[in-house]
Amino acid sequence: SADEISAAEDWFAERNADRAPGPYSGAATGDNIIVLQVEALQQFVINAEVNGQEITPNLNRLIREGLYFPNFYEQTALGRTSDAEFLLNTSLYPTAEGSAYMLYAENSYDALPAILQEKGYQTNVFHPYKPSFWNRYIIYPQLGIDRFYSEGDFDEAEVIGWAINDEALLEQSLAEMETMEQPFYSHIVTLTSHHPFEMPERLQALDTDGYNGYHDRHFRNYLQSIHYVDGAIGKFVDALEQKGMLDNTMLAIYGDHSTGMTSDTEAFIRFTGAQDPFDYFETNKNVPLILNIPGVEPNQFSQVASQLDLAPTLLDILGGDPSAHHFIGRDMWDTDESQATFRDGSFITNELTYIASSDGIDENGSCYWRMTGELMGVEACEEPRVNGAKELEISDDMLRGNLLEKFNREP
Ligand code: GP9
Repeated sequence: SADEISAAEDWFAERNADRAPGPYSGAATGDNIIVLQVEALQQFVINAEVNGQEITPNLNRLIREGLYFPNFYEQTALGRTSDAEFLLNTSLYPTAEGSAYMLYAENSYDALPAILQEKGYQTNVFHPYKPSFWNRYIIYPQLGIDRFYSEGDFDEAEVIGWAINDEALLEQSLAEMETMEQPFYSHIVTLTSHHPFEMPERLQALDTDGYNGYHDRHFRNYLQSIHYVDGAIGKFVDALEQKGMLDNTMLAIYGDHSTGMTSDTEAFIRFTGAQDPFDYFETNKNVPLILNIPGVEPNQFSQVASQLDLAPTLLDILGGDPSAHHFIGRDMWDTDESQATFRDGSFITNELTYIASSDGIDENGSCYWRMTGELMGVEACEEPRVNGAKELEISDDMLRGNLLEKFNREP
């Protein structure tokens, strides 16, 4: 309706009026960007050990050398990997039912790849699976992707799980990037660490003693699989460095979504200690984010940030202007307003955690003081809850009405 259109336009105008450049604004202007979206990579393996061995030594090194957000959260829903892509590309929320990639593939989007394309970037995605899966081949042109390297575009290599292994994926993607006109935007979507995380015996390099039981198998396999992917990422980054590409290429690495291990996965709970609903919620939604910007000193940022914030934050670092677009997310350094809102209305701010009623504990949801995990009255969570609900509503309206096409884009 006309009301919906103008309400959404006003909402974006207000959000955009609030935007200010972040501390790394323009730091990677004109550089290439590689976004490495890692299948099922969760935060709890980062800087963690099993039987005295680092699970992710290469990511840990990249964290020490880059900008690291330990309080970064994934917001995917039923669209899983495609939702993480959608959040990155559009800074809109996934849909509550089905998936945006399937339901709204032909909408118009104000998407990060399209914005970079306009700035002269070659835009591409590397993912070694069927192009029709998650409808990618339909939606990518709408998002401004010039070229999608899918299953048939890769040379033969050992298949692990669903596709050629990540080491081969990364090696072949890099060979392709070397021949590309610069600057480029390359989104690599890895796949080896997909559920049920089974790896060939010879690639199970970790000693997972203590997790030998039949019911521990998913957890044990997950550690092996993530350890392997970490090694593949390490080789990829070393190769980028050797080729001198890190001098003018920004890297963003993050986990797409949780592993699917629930609070019933005893080994997962034993390892993480995330026993009660509050700890489990935080642990389950937490994925790492690492940014590596040429010439920028390492640093760690403890504010809450989320996948929704990727597009505005990355665009700002690349020298673009997020306030000229329709992103719901915020700059990750806009810390007064840090909030990760989830599809069911739950959220995490720097101070509060709100778990919506779906947890079955309280039909009004549960509001916690985040630093201590202390349960508060739900009123304490009211303001961010209302703000988060509004964002979800705006996002849904945008998708259902394909509103972008209806906005008056004249100044
Ligand atoms: C396959 C891959 C699957 O293309 O993206 O990921 P999923 O959504 O099942 O995690």
